[in-house]
Amino acid sequence: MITILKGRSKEVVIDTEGPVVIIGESINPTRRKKLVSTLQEHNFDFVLELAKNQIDEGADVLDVNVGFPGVDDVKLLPETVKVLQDNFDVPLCLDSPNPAAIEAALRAAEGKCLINSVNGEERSLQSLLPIAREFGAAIIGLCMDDDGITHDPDKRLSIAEKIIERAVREGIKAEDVIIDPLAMAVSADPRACIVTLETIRLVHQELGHNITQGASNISFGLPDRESLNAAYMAMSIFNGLTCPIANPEKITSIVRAADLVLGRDDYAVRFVDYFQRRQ
Ligand code: THG
Repeated sequence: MITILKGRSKEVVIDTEGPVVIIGESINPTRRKKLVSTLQEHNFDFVLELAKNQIDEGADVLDVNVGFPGVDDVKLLPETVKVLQDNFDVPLCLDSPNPAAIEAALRAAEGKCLINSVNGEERSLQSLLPIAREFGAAIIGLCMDDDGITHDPDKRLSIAEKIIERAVREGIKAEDVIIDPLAMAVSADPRACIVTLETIRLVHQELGHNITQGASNISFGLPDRESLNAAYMAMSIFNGLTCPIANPEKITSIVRAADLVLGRDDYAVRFVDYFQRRQ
């Protein structure tokens, strides 16, 4: 299955047959005080620096999250989108829990964005699917619903199915729904990763959709996050993950290695190219 996103002019193809597409996670105020302080001053230099570094390191798409306490993201998200698109041609993944901010950002954006995210809650489906339809955006479908978060992979699969079904009924193409199996901190729940890995496998096998996840979530609260994220990334890709939200400065080499191992990088062209550019 193929999902296409667009920047101002550039198309990014996310194909379940690979290679993996990286959605850069770094424009996110979680533990980035400098992003909050610069955005509060309406200074976008640091956002642009984060964008450039991520693109240089292999990001194909940029996640854009400007949520922090006290922010008016209905104003700030579209402003950030505009500044990013004035400077870079990558597709954007609009990361906000506020449907009004998503809608305002889609109004400001060119190309075809990814909405991050819709979940199985009735309120989420009803508010966001019509917006996605109106602006021709793709969506991330997060595997949780009105009953909260389940730890049963079969139930997460059912929620994915429900989101896809509802999206299609609303006039959104099935391939424009990218499923997020819900990656959570393994420090808080020893089975967190195993449940998500199994959900990835099921969604890949049963539904055949593209799959994303906030891959760095799993290592919150632990030392040597890089090793943990790397191990988990390789296993996730093997099971069917195709477009992780992750830090390209740390994960691109593992992603290129996984693509090569899985036969999605003939003659190691992309693997060697990435290695040489880093020298
Ligand atoms: N699913 C979807 N969207 C998401 C998430 C998800 N968006 C937000 C989040 N989860 C994914 N993004 C991040 C961004 C940063 C980090 C983790 C997840 C992170 N950053 C390091 C830190 O906080 O210490 C800093 C990393 C660095 O130093 O480069 O951990 O699950 N759909």
